[in-house]
Amino acid sequence: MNGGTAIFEQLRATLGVHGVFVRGSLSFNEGEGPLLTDGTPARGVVLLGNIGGSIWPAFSAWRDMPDNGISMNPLDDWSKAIIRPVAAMLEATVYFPSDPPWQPFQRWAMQAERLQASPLGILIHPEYGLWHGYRGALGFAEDLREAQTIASSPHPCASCVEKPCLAACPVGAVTTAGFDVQGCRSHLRTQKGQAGCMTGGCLSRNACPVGAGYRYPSEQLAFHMAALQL
Ligand code: B12
Repeated sequence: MNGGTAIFEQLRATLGVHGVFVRGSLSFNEGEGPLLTDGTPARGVVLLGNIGGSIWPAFSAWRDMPDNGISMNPLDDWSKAIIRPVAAMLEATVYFPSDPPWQPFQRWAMQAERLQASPLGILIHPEYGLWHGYRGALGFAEDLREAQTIASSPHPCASCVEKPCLAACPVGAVTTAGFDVQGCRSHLRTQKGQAGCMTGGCLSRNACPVGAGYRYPSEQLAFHMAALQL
């Protein structure tokens, strides 16, 4: 077993129980990777994230525990609490999607899993659809890309003629020209927004037919909408 294989096995064994999965890896040419804690650029990065509602049972159980030091961003706190120890054990540099300066998680994911952007801006996975996200990434001095062949699949949105995601937004905040964050947030504050999107999740995201079986549980949908409204 080489070092890379052991690292992937360790990550799967430690984080899988929390519903956090290895979401691909990528290698960088010398000098092009994100900086490691010693100031040198990484040669390898491993992406970690959720698939469907995989993190919800572990996260919500942790959130309900007393004395967990919870802040305004409990999901980010939880991600740090579970990923930091394994990063330390593997002597990796850890990056979190929520921490400035923002690392280009979406660009990394496009390379690692060959994902492409949906009209919502978020990346669409051929199997999980819009129901996935990133909880962290680990940087290493060595290129440890897992031997894997990721089939290049057609963009799931290319064959979707009706594009129900574009029609579903009640205020037209989702367009091919971009996402109108202010328009979305203004609507979320209205009575209609509170009863609709805030309760049942983003109507555009819900309208996507790809990966519908991976849709987040309703409590998680409402949780993400509350975070978006902040
Ligand atoms: C700022 C931010 C926001 C802001 C602004 C978003 C906006 N649309 O303007 C706010 C708070 C509003 C927001 C909301 C949401 N976000 Co957000 N957000 C981020 C954050 C922290 C930084 C994004 C950024 O600017 N990166 C800097 C650039 C340089 O990075 P980049 O990867 O190179 O950027 C590429 C992509 O942005 C991509 N891209 C983005 N939009 C589009 C659109 C098209 C058409 C194309 C071709 C490419 C493209 O092109 C860029 C260049 O390669 C990222 C986390 C991160 N660190 O990436 C999450 C992130 C992008 N968000 C995410 C999510 C899930 C959401 C929400 C659905 C969450 C929710 N609560 O409902 C909403 C939906 C927003 C929407 N429809 O766009 C996920 C996306 C996962 C995925 N499947 O792609 C991320 C990666 C966070 C995570 N933990 O997984 N978000």
